[in-house]
Amino acid sequence: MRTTRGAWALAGLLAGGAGLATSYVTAHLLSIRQSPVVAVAEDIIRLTPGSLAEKAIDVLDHWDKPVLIAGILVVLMLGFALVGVLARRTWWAPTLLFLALALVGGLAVLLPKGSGNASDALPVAVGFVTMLIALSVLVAPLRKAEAQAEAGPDDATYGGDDATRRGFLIGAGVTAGTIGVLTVAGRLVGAGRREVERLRSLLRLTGVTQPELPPGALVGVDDVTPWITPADDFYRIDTTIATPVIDPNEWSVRIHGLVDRELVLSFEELNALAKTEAWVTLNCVSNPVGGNLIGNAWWSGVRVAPLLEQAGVQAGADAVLQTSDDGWTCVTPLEVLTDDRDAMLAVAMNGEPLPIEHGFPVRTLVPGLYGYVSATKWVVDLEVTRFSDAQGYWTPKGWGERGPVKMSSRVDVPGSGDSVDAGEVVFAGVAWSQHTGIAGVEVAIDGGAWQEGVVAEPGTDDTWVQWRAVVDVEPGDHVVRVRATDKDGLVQTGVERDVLPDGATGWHGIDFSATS
Ligand SMILES: Nc1nc2c(c(=O)[nH]1)N[C@H]1C(S)=C(S)[C@@H](COP(=O)(O)O)O[C@H]1N2
Ligand SMILES: [Mo]
Repeated sequence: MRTTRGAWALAGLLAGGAGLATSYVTAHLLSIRQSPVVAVAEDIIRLTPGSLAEKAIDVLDHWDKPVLIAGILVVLMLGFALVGVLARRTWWAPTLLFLALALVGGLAVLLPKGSGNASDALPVAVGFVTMLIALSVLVAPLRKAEAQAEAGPDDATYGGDDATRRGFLIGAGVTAGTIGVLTVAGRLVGAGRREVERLRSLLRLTGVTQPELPPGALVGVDDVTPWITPADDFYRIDTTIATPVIDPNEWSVRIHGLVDRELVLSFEELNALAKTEAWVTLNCVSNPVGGNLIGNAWWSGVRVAPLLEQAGVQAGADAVLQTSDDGWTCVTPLEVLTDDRDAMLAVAMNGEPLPIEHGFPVRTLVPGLYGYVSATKWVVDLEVTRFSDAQGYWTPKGWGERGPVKMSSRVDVPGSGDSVDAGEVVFAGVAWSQHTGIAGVEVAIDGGAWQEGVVAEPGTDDTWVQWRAVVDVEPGDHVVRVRATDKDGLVQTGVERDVLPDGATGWHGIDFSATS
């Protein structure tokens, strides 16, 4: 039997479809926000110039995303069919094509700043492997038929046209059926997350206001890091593989340990308490000098201090062991939870209920500490204890026991490698030393004298501040460095240290050139 091109195309199509289906189910099993196809669609929307996107939305009347997803699926199907046809001649061309598609999907999932968890790429990996296996299974009878056609009916291996045809049709039928079952299963598995998203959108939070830009927060330079980080752009770090999706009606937090009275609060009870609201910049201990693992948001929540007071902390306690719904832990100094700062059980970020990825329905937030020792997402348990009796997730792995943030500063403008006009050049960026505050910044060109810039005054010490500096620059290639001074008079150290064990230090510098 001579195989037809159509049969090979069908094999490719089904193999690709099987990979899409397993990636879809995996995404839902792990409660990942987007399956790879949806991630590609969202990235295309994000990267489309505004005017064009508006026109598309106009014409398509908000069907833009479904239409786009359908379009991506059509393109994928053409690609899969091509893979099948190519498989007739070579094994490497189809593998490369599948790999290219997987890379696009993987990048789409990982690229947006707000969702870069490595495990988010797992569905793509599962899909890629599925595609390769399904393809090799499906084309096996086709290859056999080709070989037999070459050899002719007298060959001893000849099994008859019907047997090979049957083999192929059975494989194709089973694959098509499996794709159908997996797609339905994916929908069902995803229902849990959809329900919690629905509850989140209906949630009525008391005492939560919308963010308002504090007067004096901006230095008036385009392209400097915006004051507020939208939730979608907020960096995300956690160890969870399957994102916890928690029904607020089933959530509670327990405060116990070295206390006089154990306290358990439901979400409804927590929501009924008075809220505190504050601008707080959160950053990760793994943020390298000049890095992006930092964001600033308007947080609303219930202060931890009065809750601990109500529970009655006993003498000898110096720490609180926090546990999240997914079992992650950290140990936070009791002192920062009971002093006058806004350590809170946060329920809202930028005026909206916490996004699921950022800890819905409740997370802890402590100004002045790195996230790994304080900012428990999906928090469910606070045990008052002693440092000598408790360990968090990261400390046994070599990270510092306490995690006060280190002062740092970053150059945003000009961008690395940019070319600017020589003469008076405007430099700008952000600087932070949460809960101490930034008093000033200086910049130096090519290791020369430090020259003072100005810092914005947002009216709180718990956030980053924007800064700008205007410096006279000669034509040529240069490097600009920035260093900050905090409100205690401490000058940011130039000693370069890695993020491990307790946060990076050193001055951020960028290369740029000035032309006359
Ligand atoms: N449940 C849980 N909470 C967690 C973590 C985690 O792995 N699991 N990581 C912490 C770390 S290291 C940081 S930097 C912050 C990041 O918070 P974000 O993802 O909202 O930016 O969350 C903290 N809270
Ligand atoms: Mo972190």
